[in-house]
Amino acid sequence: MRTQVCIIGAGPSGLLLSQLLHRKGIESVVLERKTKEYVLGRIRAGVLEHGFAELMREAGVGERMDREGFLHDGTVIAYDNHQFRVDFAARANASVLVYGQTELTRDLYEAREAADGKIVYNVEDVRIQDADGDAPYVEYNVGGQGQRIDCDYVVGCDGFHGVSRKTIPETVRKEYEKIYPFGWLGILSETPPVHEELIYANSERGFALCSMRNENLSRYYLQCPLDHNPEDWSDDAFWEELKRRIPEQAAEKLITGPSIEKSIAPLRSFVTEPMRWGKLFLCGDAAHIVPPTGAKGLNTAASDIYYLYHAMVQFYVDGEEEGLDRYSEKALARIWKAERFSWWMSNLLHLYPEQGEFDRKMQRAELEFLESNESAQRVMAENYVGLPF
Ligand code: RFL
Ligand code: PHB
Repeated sequence: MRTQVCIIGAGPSGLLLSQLLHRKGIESVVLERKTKEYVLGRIRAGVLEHGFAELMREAGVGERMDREGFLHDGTVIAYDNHQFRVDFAARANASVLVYGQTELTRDLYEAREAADGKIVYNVEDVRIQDADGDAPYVEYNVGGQGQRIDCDYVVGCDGFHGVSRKTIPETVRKEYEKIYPFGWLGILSETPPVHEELIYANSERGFALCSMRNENLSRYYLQCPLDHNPEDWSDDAFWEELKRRIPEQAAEKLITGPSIEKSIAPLRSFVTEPMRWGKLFLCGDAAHIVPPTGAKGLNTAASDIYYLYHAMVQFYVDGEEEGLDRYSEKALARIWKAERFSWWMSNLLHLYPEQGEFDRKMQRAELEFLESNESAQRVMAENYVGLPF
């Protein structure tokens, strides 16, 4: 088989890229290790930067998002029993859209299927060959049969545990990593959200986040030790702990119910450089990870796709390689800023096991500064709604 662009991974990055390329007449094949149902079963991001929402519209998949998503003009930050609001509209003249990754991925699958886009599921043993030569190809097995796709370019959208990044030789690749000494225990419940905006809470018992998917679907998170098991947390224990970490006025209003999903995610900051090696490009979680505190993971994936899509159009339509040559540099410049913001928000809001009294006072001073200082709020708001591409 031959195609122009072979994309590894049918998560949001891979699907969005193949959909955008298709709209410009550029052909791609997407290879996915799992099934569509499996990918759609993962409960992940919920907050879209306004630039990402714009890219979804450009891909022709913004209709349901615009109908069912919720515009948020601000967020609540709480510490102890106290809370304040950062107004995104006033401070950064923009808002974010609350629309779940599951829904967005479903919209992308539908669009790819409607256009007869080629997605191969259940692929095994993907090998990217000759990425540093002129004629790259990808080998894989499906149903026990060996297959080969020849292409102009390979794009690794295969997430943190994928094969693409590891294809780049260690002599070329440099990785930067920070592991945080805690995780997030998350639950999804069919209950109305406790508040119309997100609440990020720093408490003496650890961080908590109140988020949502729609008016009857809430998403809540608690900072927890990494060795905890989600099965050891009963729903009652979760709700009790959440109530103790958020301001009383929110705790009193909290409507609880059975969880329909419960999982623990570790927190990590990670960047690999470069994001291009010959004819291979990396996008999204395959190249970088942020702790979820700044809601940036999926959004950084979207910014990679933005740069790579425009570079590929420039190449296929105008015969100009400059965008492809500058992809890694441009993508990384924005990624590092999102890494900084996510790291800053994580440091601001979590309880660190090694934290001394001085560090705790510093955190408190930073929260009070943010509450009282318009410039500090502007910096936070501009980062949260998304820096320009
Ligand atoms: P994905 O979604 O991991 O998709 C990669 C796909 O590649 C497939 N794959 C392979 N296919 C073929 N061959 C192989 N060898 C393969 N290896 C892997 C996988 O099966 C999968 O389908 O990466 P992608 O597309 O780059 O998307 C990234 C986002 O999923 C991720 O950044 C976000 O979910 C992160 N994230 C959040 N991001 C935000 O912007 N806002 C948020 O509010 C937010 N909250 C979160 C999050 C991630 C979380 N977890 C669990 C990691 C909350 C959580 C709890
Ligand atoms: C979510 O709704 O899953 C969510 C929202 C904001 C974050 C992280 C996760 O910062």
